[in-house]
Amino acid sequence: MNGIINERRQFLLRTCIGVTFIACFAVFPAMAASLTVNVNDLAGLPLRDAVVSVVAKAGTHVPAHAPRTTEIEQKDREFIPYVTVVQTGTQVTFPNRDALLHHVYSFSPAKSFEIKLYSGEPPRGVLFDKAGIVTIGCNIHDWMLGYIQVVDTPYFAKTGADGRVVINDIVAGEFAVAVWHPTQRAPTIAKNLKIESRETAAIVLALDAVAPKKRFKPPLDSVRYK
Ligand SMILES: [Cu+2]
Repeated sequence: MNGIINERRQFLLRTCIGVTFIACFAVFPAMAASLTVNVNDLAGLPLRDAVVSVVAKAGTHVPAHAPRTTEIEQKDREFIPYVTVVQTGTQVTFPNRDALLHHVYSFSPAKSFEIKLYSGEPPRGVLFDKAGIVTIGCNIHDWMLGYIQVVDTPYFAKTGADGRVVINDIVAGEFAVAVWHPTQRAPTIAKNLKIESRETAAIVLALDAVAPKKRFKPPLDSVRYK
């Protein structure tokens, strides 16, 4: 599996695109802000599957939340969704929707785990309790690749095909705004942002990323059951 991971790293470093995003804040009288972020590549095209997170700095109080759960499906021998973002403390399940076995694993420092060969509902969920990037794979199907970004904030969103996210109900205070994409080439520097009552602000950030490419998936072989 190490060979597979190295191959994936080399693949991710091969081609480069850039990403810029522009954000606008509008703060309402209740002192809760709504953040809109547009994420584009260097060609100006919307970039999907980019994660935007707004993390409170020391001294800014963010309301606590109840424990959450979400799921990542394995369907048509792919992880769906390709990118998932969760807050620390979230339990994730990996239901297998295919008529064959999958074997989910990760070696990422933020969460190392393994769910051995199973069909249907998995034997257990996985608690993501540490912020960071978790790369997931399947021990049976080498092309299956997915990402989980674990963030230590309730303020996050992932871009869709339009490259846009809207994050609502952000309290007043001081924050760091970050964007991450699974194929970015270098770490990004978070942008400081102070939210005050009735304030509006605009920020521009940039990051390097590589263009995601479709991974080869062999035709379904019913005899080999893969
Ligand atoms: Cu699989």
